Amino acid sequence: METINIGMIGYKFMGKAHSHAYRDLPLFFPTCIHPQMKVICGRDTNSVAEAAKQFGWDEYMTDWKRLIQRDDIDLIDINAPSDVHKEITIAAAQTGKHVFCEKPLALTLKDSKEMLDAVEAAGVKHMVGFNYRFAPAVMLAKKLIDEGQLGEIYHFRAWFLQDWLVDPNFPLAWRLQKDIAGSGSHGDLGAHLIDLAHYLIGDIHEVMGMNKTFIKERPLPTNMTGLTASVSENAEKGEVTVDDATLFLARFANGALGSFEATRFATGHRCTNSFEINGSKGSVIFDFERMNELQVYLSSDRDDVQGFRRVLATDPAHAFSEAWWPPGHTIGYEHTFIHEMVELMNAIREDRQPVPNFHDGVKCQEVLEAVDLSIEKRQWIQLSEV
Ligand code: SOE
Repeated sequence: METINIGMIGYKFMGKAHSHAYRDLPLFFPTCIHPQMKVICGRDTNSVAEAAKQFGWDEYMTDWKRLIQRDDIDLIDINAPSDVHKEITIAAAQTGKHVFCEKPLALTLKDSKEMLDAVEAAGVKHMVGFNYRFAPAVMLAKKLIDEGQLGEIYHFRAWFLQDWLVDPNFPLAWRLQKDIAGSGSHGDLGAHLIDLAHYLIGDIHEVMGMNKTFIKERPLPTNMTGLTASVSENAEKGEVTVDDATLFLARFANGALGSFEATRFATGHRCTNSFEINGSKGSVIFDFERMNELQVYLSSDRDDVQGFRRVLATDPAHAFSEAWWPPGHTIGYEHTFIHEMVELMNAIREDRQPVPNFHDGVKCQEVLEAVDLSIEKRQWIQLSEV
């Protein structure tokens, strides 16, 4: 049996998602390389020891610099906060390890380019965590577009809406601090939309954006786990240094028009990650909260059945679906990570770069930065300007 030894850095929300993916992968994709959950690494000894036990890792460590030096580790999985992505990636690549890094790749475009240079110079495999590409319904949208079934693409309209920051007493988590997160809703949620746009439609030529931080100060947290946190009464407040919402318009290189909305202030929306694409021959609509479905409209349908149909992407005809349950038995958020890791394992076996890789991470970072520049200058910015 072919195996790859994983060393994973980070053990919160994404650490759990990745651990689950590594554990389940051999059960459902037995012919794939089997990832071995060797070492989990995090700063706090007690918490990382607990995570190792709960998630099923062989060992835990608290020093990532020692982890990347180990000869028995083949791949470093980075899901710690964004401010450490660059240092760990470059060091891991220099010791010859393959690198999987969560999105957004880096705090800045410049940093992301340095990361790409490092993995390319080292000749290792690299992948970035844009997991929504791996929902079978999203892959169906891609197939329909590539086959020309939607015709010429006119519109890409995307929105990623959450509401976990509506409460002004939600604490100043790391995701609200620019020096750790890079940006707010823009890099956290908008990055996924930008990647989907690249995947489905193609390159973006120019952008024009606006953003807002609705709540400028928040109480300092006493304890943060994933997206939940606690604050003590009368806690001191600190400044929110990222955007709460970022919206932008885009022109694609192929002539399509795009609109993007990322916000953590859409009351009632827990994780509405959606897009609608309209072409000359048809349209598709995806909503992550109903991630097994794709709404499809084809103008070639007979006149008396014109309209959107709900396609359930669980039949064996759909990507990855044969490995799962009988048709109609749905899959969830966690499966997107398993599919992502299947792609990573297959790429290693086939000696090719996985997709999406750091090139896609850098492309996303270019758009993030172009939007920020357009907001600062209050004007359209071409991608070639960043
Ligand atoms: C929190 O906003 C978050 O978990 C993001 O960090 C993820 O990337 C997104 O998939 C869901 O929301």
